[in-house]
Amino acid sequence: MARLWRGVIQEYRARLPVTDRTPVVTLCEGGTPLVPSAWLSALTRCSVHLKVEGSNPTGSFKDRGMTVAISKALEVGAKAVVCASTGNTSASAAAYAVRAGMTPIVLVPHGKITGPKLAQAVVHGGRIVAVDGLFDDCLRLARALADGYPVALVNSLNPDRLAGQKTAAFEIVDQLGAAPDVHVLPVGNAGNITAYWMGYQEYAADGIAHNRPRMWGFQAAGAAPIVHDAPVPHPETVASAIRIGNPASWRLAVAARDESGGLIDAVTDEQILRAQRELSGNDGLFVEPASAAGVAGLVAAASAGTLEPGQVVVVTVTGHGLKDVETASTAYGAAQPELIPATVTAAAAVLGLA
Ligand code: AN7
Repeated sequence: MARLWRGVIQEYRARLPVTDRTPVVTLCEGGTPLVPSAWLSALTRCSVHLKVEGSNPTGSFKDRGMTVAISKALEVGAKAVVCASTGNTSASAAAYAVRAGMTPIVLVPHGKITGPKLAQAVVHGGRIVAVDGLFDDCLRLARALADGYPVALVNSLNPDRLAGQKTAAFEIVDQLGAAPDVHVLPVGNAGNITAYWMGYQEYAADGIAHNRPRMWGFQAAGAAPIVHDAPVPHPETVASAIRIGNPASWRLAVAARDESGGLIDAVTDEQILRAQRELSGNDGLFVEPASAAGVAGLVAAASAGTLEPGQVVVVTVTGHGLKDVETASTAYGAAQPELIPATVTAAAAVLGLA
């Protein structure tokens, strides 16, 4: 008999900070595909799987944490929620907040989030404020608003967000039957690497997995504060989702790196765009630039010889490619298809089939 996925709260209720009194606000997020990658496996001589988080309802991994954060905010009677965002958090917050009957307030860095992400906040009726500053300034304002006014903070400083996001690690272990040897992912505000490590540790502590992965995080070279061990005052990268100079979960990400025997390194915009293109062309997976940072890092490690063959590797691709069509169109060029008259002979001729 078919058993339909019920969303991360219902699937992992006992491992999340909810009770019978918590109203469940869900879009049935999670349960995302874990897809084997033939070209990355061949390249690395490892068994590489991609955790495709763009398959979540609003197109990114943020929905996992948002279902928990919004449900908990509703439980305590919040009327409005606030977040700072490079685009995906605000899209997710807006969707879940309206579903719960709450007002979403989103603070975004002016001119630095993509059109589709802004459109998501708009269609859900978000109160959108463009801040003349960085994401880091937006986060400072969001925290202050939540401290001084009746609005609940739903950034990943809110522990309910991280609790929800750790379910991705549970799903991977549940599917593979063990934790991978290496888990690779992009790092921006550093919540996700923290949440995955929490999830893997929890399953190991409870004996569900007998191993824990090394956590490999990758920042964009122009926005790599953790790599350089210093805040970046003017972060720049084509991967706008991870254009963050002073990550909120900095210390926790460093702990995840060190406790797991992992690493946090940087990849250039060029490496990110190449990885995005190779994922699209080889795996049939279109991800947004930030999402390709982990793949770029894995490719770099393979060519540097720092990844031993024979391991099980999971790479999280965090958001859907349709989140940023402009960068893809620009980077790929030749977006204009050839124009032909509506005849089979013309189609066959232009395709070189005749
Ligand atoms: C596609 O939406 O910070 O290291 O405000 O959208 O947990 O921050 C987004 C981050 C990776 C980095 N990939 O994750 C926001 C925001 C995508 C993202 C990250 C983000 P974290």
